[in-house]
Amino acid sequence: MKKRKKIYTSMNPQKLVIIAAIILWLKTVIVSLIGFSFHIQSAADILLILLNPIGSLCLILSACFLFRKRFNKTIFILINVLITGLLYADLLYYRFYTDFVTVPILFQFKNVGGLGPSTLELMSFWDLLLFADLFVIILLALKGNKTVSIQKSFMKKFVLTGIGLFVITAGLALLKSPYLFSTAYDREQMVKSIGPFNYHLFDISYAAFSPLKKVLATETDTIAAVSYTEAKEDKETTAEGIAKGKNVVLISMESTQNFVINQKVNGEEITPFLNNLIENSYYFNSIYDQTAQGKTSDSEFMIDTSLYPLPSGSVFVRKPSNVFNALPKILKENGHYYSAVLHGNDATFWNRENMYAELGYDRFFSKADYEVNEENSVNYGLKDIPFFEQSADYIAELPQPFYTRFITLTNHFPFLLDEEDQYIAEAATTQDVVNRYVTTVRYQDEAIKVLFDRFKEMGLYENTVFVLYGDHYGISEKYEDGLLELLNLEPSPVNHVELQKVPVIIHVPGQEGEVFSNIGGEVDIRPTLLSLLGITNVDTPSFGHNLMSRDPDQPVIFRDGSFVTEKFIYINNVCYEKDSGNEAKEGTCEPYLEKVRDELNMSDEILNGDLLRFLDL
Ligand code: GP9
Ligand code: MN
Repeated sequence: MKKRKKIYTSMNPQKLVIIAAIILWLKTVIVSLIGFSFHIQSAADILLILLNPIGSLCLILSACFLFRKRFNKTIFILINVLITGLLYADLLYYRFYTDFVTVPILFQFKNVGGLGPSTLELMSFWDLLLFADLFVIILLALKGNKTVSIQKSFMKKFVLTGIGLFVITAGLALLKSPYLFSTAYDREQMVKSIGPFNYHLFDISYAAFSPLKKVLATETDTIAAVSYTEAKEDKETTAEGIAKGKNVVLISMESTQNFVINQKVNGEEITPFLNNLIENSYYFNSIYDQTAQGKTSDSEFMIDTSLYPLPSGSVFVRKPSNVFNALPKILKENGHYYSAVLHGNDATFWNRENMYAELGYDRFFSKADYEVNEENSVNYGLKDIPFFEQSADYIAELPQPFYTRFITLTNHFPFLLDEEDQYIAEAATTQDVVNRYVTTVRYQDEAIKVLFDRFKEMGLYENTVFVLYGDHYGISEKYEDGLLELLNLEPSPVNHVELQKVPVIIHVPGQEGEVFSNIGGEVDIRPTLLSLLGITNVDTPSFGHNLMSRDPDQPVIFRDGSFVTEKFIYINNVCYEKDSGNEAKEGTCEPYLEKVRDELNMSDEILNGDLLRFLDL
């Protein structure tokens, strides 16, 4: 008994701090190498992953003896618990989103669909191992003497080692990726290079200083943005002005990926109505999802402004008081359009009520405007068929011409459906999420048919142009194996990117159908629509191109800095040939990279500096 006491009380706090640093370092390295599934390209990547947590861990642990020059057990235990907790939270978040959390996303958690109900599903029994050391560390710390002073020389060495390693690893990371901090939107590269703790530190400082960008922005920055975006000019197309003066109906198809078009499951079409509609529509089959953490709201933002979304958080949530020159405003000035959004969810979701007012919408029909009850709801709320049925009554009353966006909801993760709404049988892959997905897409297809029927009944169909688009992916990377199984595809980086395509269908009644296989993105929808409406005099900074005449060598840019051209795909900092799926010759993607950086940084400057406020809008 006496002996045991001696062991515990004699545990030297210096040793304890070193042991804790080693254990926390090991845990961080294991989570980084196994949990985060980083794309390791070279030995330098491994070296950085091994080195980068040590410096910051030493510095964080120094807090337990810095203040009172003696070992502070409470702070020591707290640090161990917090670091392990942070690591585990990062791991769970990564398992669901294949991404790293950012400060802005913490403020929009109520809008982050999907994580809540499935947190348990993300956990594994083996995760307990991550916490196993805590019991021993806490016990050892508590059993020691009440106040133990620490040698001054040890403290000095420990802190200096921390600072030294911190600086060295940051330097090595910069040596390996010179654009590391100017492309901080590539979060995988950030965490891989500077480690999870430094990444969080960087992210917090970035968020703290970001309001300064607006204060410091001047009219000169706006002039630079205008001249940058003015440099691009779209070729005129034969379709210019064919929808002039018509009502505009946008249908945001929740989580709808392009693979569902003309795809059969168990011998049945997933989207029979859309497949039919495409025959008499402009169908763009190579449009990539460019949304980021703002999901649906990012797609809405791109369509209304033709700017890129923010690298972290939703523009709707973060910049609702910026000045924009969005479609509602443009269409009001160029054709006296009345504008409205219709959506069966709460008006506060994605901060829509505030953002829509800023974008210039005349009316927002939200959940409060619909009859929503248990029978006509599923998952997030009102089912798509009653949503379109009830919406038709509102549409009948709108002044014409109108610009309206319908936002569907039923085909949202985790893809739940009542039996009576199931028009086709579930698929039979090993991923239930994928199996259910095809049935909810099929239901949405039926709902869109209802809207078209109503427009015909109301006599509005002939005089309306319909733009249907998938807002973003539905099957995330976590469930992609089921999708590959369904489509008989091999897992590969190129197949992953190709699955991020969303359908874009523009239906102008009376026009013959045409399939466009030109690559493009959601940011390109606005200039395409404006051209069809014959509105070509908009000169506010924007990044989109007309999809009907888009230069195929112009990259389609994603928010993490990856991109696609006609022939190449650049993802996880590797350039692939689209056709063969092989890595391209070294340097092939280099010429595009500067353009990608410039474009994303310019868009961010416009948003962070609120640059459009200096224009005469
Ligand atoms: C919620 C709906 C879904 O109103 O737009 O949002 P999402 O999770 O897809 O961004
Ligand atoms: Mn969505």
